[in-house]
Amino acid sequence: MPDPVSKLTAVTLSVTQTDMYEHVLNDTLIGSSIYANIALAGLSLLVFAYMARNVTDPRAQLIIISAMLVSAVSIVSYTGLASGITISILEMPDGHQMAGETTELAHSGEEVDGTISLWGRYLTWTFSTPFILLALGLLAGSNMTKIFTAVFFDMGIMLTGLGAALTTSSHLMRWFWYAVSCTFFVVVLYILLVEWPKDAEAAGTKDMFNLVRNLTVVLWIGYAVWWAIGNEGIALIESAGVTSWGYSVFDIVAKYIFSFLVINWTIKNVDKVSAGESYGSTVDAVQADD
Ligand code: RET
Repeated sequence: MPDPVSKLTAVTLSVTQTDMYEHVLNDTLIGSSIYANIALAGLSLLVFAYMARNVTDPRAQLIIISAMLVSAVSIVSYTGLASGITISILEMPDGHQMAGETTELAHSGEEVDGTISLWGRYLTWTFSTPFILLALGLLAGSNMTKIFTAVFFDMGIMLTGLGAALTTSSHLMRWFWYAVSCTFFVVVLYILLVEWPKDAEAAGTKDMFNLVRNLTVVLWIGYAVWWAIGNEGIALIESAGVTSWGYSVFDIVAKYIFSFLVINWTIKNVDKVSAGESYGSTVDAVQADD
């Protein structure tokens, strides 16, 4: 015979998508960290489109479009979180700092087991960060092999980061995922710090490349450290809201400011990045001699 009381408790403690949506709406810290970024991403897209309206060179356009896609994906990312579809309350495994913690739902005051995870961030970084690397690789004049390597290892960083965030079975496995993610990160860092600087030197774009590369390397290391000390890692920062705002601040610089710098420079230096009018054409411009 099931005990009717514990059955009732189990029902009241289940968290729905609507609960998550309402929680984001009512928790000032988490809510603002999400809504502010939807607004900023939308605004930056409009500004970038206006800034680049007269650029006609196809290679310059490709760099600009890459940078703009970072903001486009960001809208998707934060909309997922705001809708309550990519944010959950997860019960951390034994050994984790947040194991046994409860969360008070902001809209109902109800206490539920577990801690908040904004795991949708890691999922959508899989689609946004490749565009950051594509813009950097194009700026440096990289070949396809290095762009391919950087982009796919980067997607690996984010997907294994998602694995770390979603693992509730074992504390050790969370950190194993984290270690795999960091190993992929080393590959990307190698390309950013060793390979592309040489290419950028040859392409004559060294100064600009180094500026945005440095910004990227410092911030990206920041994301990895923040995960480790945030509520999903060792929980030096226990608050999900503060952890989320940290990522939101990193995002503002790593996405919108990064993209602004790249787009603004490209517009003024089309001659330095151009590869001619027929760059990337899918038709053979040369007359066949038959
Ligand atoms: C995680 C945790 C696992 C270890 C590492 C990480 C690195 C994340 C990075 C994120 C960059 C995100 C950006 C987003 C902008 O759209 C996944 C936090 C190494 C580098 C730039």
